[in-house]
Amino acid sequence: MGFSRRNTLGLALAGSVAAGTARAAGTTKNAVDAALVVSTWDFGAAANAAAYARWKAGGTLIDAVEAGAQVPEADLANHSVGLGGYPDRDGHVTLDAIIMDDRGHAGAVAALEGYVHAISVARRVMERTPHTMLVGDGAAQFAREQGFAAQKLLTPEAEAAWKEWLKKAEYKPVANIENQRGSALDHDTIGILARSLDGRLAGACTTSGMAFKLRGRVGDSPQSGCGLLVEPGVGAATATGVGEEVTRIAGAARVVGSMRMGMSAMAACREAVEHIVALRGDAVKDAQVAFLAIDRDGQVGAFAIQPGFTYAVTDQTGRTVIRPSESLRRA
Ligand code: SD4
Repeated sequence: MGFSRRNTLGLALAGSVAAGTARAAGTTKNAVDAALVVSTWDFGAAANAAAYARWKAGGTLIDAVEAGAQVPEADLANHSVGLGGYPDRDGHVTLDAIIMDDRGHAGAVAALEGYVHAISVARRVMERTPHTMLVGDGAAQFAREQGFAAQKLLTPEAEAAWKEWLKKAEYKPVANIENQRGSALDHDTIGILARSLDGRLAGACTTSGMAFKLRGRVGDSPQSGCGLLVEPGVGAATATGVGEEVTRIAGAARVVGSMRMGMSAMAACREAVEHIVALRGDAVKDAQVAFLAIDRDGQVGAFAIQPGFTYAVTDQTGRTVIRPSESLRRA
């Protein structure tokens, strides 16, 4: 049985249900023709490529989103996630990550120090512990026990940027800094969502959070229902931007809840953004918050407070496009 249709982004989705035979009930197994990956920001394109390749090689949706999230984590040029990341104001690089499938499995780490692939440690939390989140020293101890190699994450370049920042010590998150590589406040949260032809879903989110944050600060990214939520038969959502604004409203849970009530992915993202602005008024005048969502049918939605948010969409043929998000405010 063949099918052909278009998603909200106008991407041609063409494939064959028969080709996705491994979609056998209840699995997130490989179904190459159905691959669809979406992720936040311009650098999501490279993550999508890794996720797509992993899936095409026979991986599960969880394998795919983990592989995608690992890309910015390992990228030295990204001045935050993992290696090369900018530290908190005491000079410590601390990482937050979450991974989730649509069968009720979730694992997260927060304020993890000394391990590049926070997303992989989060996956071990999901698969090898009865817990959903480990933080700080406990997360690092767990990573060590699981055989992850410890390494120093603060590079000389990041240390120099931090020392420069200390001269004024002004904490001012800058909207859309994620797309301005090399900036002093660069932070590279990636939220990545993958869906198979039969509507199975998984997601991952990984970040070093806001550069020069207070020691111990954890944003939305690793918190279930804030930076990420995946719900079977409904959809998945992820968030980026100023995490406190997302955490306040349990952003990803709100977006998925709206989809559950029948809203499109786009309308659900927009509703969450409008709610933040109504709730917070002037406090978010210059802040960026963006949501990205996909429903069980593969319809994609994105919406931000400020213009400038972009996201990468890869269809099941492996073709990737970077799209500008709609936003509440105009350029
Ligand atoms: C945080 N939401 O820690 C993250 C930051 C982010 O792109 O999204 N950066 O608040």
